[in-house]
Amino acid sequence: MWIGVLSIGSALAVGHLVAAATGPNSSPYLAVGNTAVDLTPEPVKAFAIREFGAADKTVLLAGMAVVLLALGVLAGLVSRRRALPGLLLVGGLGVVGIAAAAARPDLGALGVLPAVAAAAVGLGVFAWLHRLATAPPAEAAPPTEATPPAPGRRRFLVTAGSVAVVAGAAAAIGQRLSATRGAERSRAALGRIAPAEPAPPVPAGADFAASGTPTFITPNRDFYRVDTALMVPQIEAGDWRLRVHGMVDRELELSFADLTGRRLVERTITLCCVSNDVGGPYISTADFVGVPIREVLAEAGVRPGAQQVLSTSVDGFTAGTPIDVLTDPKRDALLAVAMNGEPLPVEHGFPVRMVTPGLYGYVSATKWLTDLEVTTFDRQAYWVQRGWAQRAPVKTQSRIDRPAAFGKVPAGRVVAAGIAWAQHTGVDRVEVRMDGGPWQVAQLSTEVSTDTWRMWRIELDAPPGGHTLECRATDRSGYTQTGQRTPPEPDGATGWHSVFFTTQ
Ligand SMILES: Nc1nc2c(c(=O)[nH]1)N[C@H]1C(S)=C(S)[C@@H](COP(=O)(O)O)O[C@H]1N2
Ligand SMILES: [Mo]
Repeated sequence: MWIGVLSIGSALAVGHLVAAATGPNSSPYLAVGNTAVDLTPEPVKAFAIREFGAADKTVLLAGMAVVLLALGVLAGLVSRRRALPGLLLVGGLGVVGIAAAAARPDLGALGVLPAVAAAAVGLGVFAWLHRLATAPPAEAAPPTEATPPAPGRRRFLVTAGSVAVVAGAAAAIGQRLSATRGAERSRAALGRIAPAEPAPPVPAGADFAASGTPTFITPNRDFYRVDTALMVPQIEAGDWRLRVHGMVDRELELSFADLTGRRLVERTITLCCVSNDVGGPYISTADFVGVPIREVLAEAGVRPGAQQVLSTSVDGFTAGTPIDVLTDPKRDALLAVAMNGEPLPVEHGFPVRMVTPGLYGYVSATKWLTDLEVTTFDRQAYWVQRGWAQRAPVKTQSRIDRPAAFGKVPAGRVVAAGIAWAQHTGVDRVEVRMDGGPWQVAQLSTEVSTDTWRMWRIELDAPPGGHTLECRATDRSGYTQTGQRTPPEPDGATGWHSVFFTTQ
C-alpha cells in the first residue's frame, strides 16, 4: 500500500516542482482539478459555490486527495506479487494528468512537461520500491546478534522514508517558488495608481455599520471572491497584453503601460454574484480605477450587427457582455487596474479586470483579462454554455443583517438593519415587516450612486418571544421585489429575505 501511495505522492510532488518553471497551473494536481471544475455538471457546481463559497476549491482538492490516496492503496494491493497491475494503474493516472494538462486552454506547449515528469517519477518509484520490497534479502546468512533480522525490510523502510522526505521537499519548494513568482512582486512594484478623476469621497451616513450593516466600502481583504481558478493566475503587469478584435474596424493591442497611460477614472461600484441565494454574502463594494471600456471600443470601432463583447481571462474563463451596456455613455464599465487605492489584488484579477455596473459578475467582470472579442450572441460564454442566462441584469434585492438569523436580542426596542441593491436603477424604498404584520418603511442611508448598494435601518417594538422579520426593496423603476422564492439558476434568485430571532 505504501508503495502505491508513495509513488503517486512523489509523482505529484515532482510535477508541482517542475510546474514552478512552466506555470503554477501546469502542476498535474491543479491541471486535473481545473479540468474537473470545467467538466463538473452545472447543478453540482452551483451547489458547490452556494454551499462552500470560496472554500469550494479546498473541498475539491481535498476530495481529489482522498481519491488519489485510495487509488494508491489499490495500486499496492493489486501488486502483492507482480508490479505490473500497479504500474498500469499509476501509468493510467499519468495519462490522465498529461491529457488534462494538454487540454487546458491556459497552458502552453510546455504545460504538459510537469505531468510527463510526474508520470515518469510515479512509474520509476513504484518499480523501484516494488523490487526492493519483493527481492529476497541479498545475503542469506542466518541472523546473528551483529546482523539484525530482515535487512530487506529495514532497507525498504529507509528507502521509502527517504522517498517521502524528498517528495515532501520537492512539493514544498515547488509551492514556494510558484507562490512568490511574478504577480505579487509586480503588483508591489506598481505602487499607487492615481486616477485623473478620483471618486467623490463617500459621504457620512452612507452606511449603518454601527447598527450592523457592512461598511459602505468593502476592504479588499473582505471583498467576496468567486471564480473557477484553483490557483490564482500569475501575470506580471509587464507581460500583460489585451487584444481587442472581432467585429471592429481596427484591431487593438494594449500593454499595461498603454492602458494606464490613458485617462483613468475612479468609480464606486457594487459587484454581486448571480449565485447568491436570498440573504447570501456574495456582494461587495469598492472604488475601482480604470479606463471606460466604451472609450476603447470607440477607438476600435464597433461594426454594425455586433451584440456582445466576449471577454477571456488567461485561464480560459469567458464572459459575454451586451454591447449596449458597454457603450452606454451613462454607464462606466471599466477595464479596472486598481481597487480601493491599491493595484488590483491578485485574486481579484491582477493586473486588469472588467467591472460593469448593473450586471452580475459572470457576464461582466472577467478577472485576469486578456482578450476582448466583439461578436454576436451566437458565441456562448462559460456559464451560458452551462445553462445560465445570456443577459443577466442584477435583480433588485435586499438582505437583513441585524438581528442575525436565530439571534437573541433583548426585548423592547429592536434595531433591524441591512442592505438593498438595484444597481444602475437605484433603491427607492425598503420595507420591513415583523410576524406578517404591516410593512413599515425603513430609513435609508445617504445615496452614493445608483450603481452602489444602500443600507437600511429601522427600530421595531418586539415583545418577548420568537419573531420573523422580512424585508423587501422597491427600485426607482417602481418595481417591488416579488415574494416568490426562486433559486439562483438561471438568472438570479428572487424572494424576500427573512430572519427568525428571539427576544428575551
Ligand atoms: N477569470 C475569471 N473571472 C471571473 C470569474 C471567473 O471564474 N474567472 N468569475 C466571475 C464571477 S461569477 C463573479 S461574481 C466575479 C467575482 O469577482 P470577485 O471574485 O472579484 O468578487 O468575477 C467574475 N470574473
Ligand atoms: Mo458570480
